[in-house]
Amino acid sequence: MTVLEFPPGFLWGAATSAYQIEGAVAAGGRGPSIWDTFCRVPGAVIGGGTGDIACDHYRRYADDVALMADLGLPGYRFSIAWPRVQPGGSGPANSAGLAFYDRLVDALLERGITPMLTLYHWDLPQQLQDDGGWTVRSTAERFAAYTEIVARRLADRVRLWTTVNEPWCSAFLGYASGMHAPGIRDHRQSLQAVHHLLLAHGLAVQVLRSALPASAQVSITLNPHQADPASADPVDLAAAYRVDGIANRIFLDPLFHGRYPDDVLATTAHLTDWSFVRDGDLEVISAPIDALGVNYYTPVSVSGRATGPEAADPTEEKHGGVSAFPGCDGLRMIKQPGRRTDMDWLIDPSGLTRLLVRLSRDLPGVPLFVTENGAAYHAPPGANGGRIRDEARIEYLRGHIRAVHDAIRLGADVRGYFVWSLLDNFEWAWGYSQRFGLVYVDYETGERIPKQSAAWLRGLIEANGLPAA
Ligand code: IFM
Repeated sequence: MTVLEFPPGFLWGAATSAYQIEGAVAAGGRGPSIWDTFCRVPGAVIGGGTGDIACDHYRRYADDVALMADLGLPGYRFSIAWPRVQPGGSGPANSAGLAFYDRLVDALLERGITPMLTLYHWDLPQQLQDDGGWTVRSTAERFAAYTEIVARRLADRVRLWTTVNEPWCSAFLGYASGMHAPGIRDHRQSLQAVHHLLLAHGLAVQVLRSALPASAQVSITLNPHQADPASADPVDLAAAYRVDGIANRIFLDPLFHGRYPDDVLATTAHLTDWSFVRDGDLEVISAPIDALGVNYYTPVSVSGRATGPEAADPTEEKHGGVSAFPGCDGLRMIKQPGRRTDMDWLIDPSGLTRLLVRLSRDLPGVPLFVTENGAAYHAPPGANGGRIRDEARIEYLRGHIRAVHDAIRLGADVRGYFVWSLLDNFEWAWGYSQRFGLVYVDYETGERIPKQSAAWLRGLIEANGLPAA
């Protein structure tokens, strides 16, 4: 049987984030984050879910690491909760909070699991939001100070560092459509947030370079949109290019070329004069990094025509009547036919191949990691011994892992792949209504039950590849 083998040293793993799994929001001196606040806004989260308990990982971390080892995971991507380390977002380190991550990293290393650490996965300390959040420059400066605390503590053991996860979501879901914390609906503020998130990244890179050994890898993770035109009509081609600007090039160009794209500056000129970009910022933001993290779930199909088929993903595109895509008035996301996950996201692995090939072509010399990919499916424990059959997730993962292999064959430099997610967890505005885990979590008892997909992934990792057919 022909096997699609991955390059030697390819890093396989699973990913989570702090607020989605840790719970224990008041333990060890942790301060409140914007998500603790947002979850209490009536109607903000489906079912009124909060991260108060989540998967209780803060208390169960040792068992969870043992589970990862049982599942044969070579890598684990997780995030640090800023409000555990600095409860108000500034000042001295909270030793109990830092100690938790110390124990977690040690537990991973004892089991031979490579930690990939993300410094920011959306849980901004509430105090910093009260001071202006990502719309103000001081938040980026505070992030650098926080980075310094974490780096000094973990530099000797963690080699793979990511500054910020999906700044698109923080800026545009947080400050444009308001679907995410802090729930603001203001396009001007969302563009300020873009710049300060990127500045936070750049300032953190400076800190990490001085605190980490040369062998460490510093990266950022984006969720680039694979924006396909709905048709070959030039109006749709232009619309897709515009979405590519506000979703992708607004991050990629400053990070890798030290400038904001002219077309994005033009299409947002009625919203802001961008005067919050100060001399020298773009040099800081574009300091070289060692890798780019790519999160991919589904492509978007974009039309520039005012009428036509039904719009897709209305919750993400437009929430409370405000679009998550500033400067894109009149454009519409089209719902394409095809199979979908429980999130109602179209399944299209070819979008991942196209995205990785494009990024590799545009960013020569920058290794890529797929830092998130996965699918939400409700698959409850069966009657016979609790076995959980989730063939649909296996099929999704198989298709997308093949897509990564295709991208490598076509020349993309992809070095790793992390499934989202290790555990079923708190899915932000969707609360607990969506289950992305390789491992089922009973939220009443905290019990973990590995799904069929976890066993399947283990086999794939052992083979470092999958059957071609
Ligand atoms: O759960 C999220 C994660 O926090 C960030 N990327 C997308 C995932 C699925 O929506």
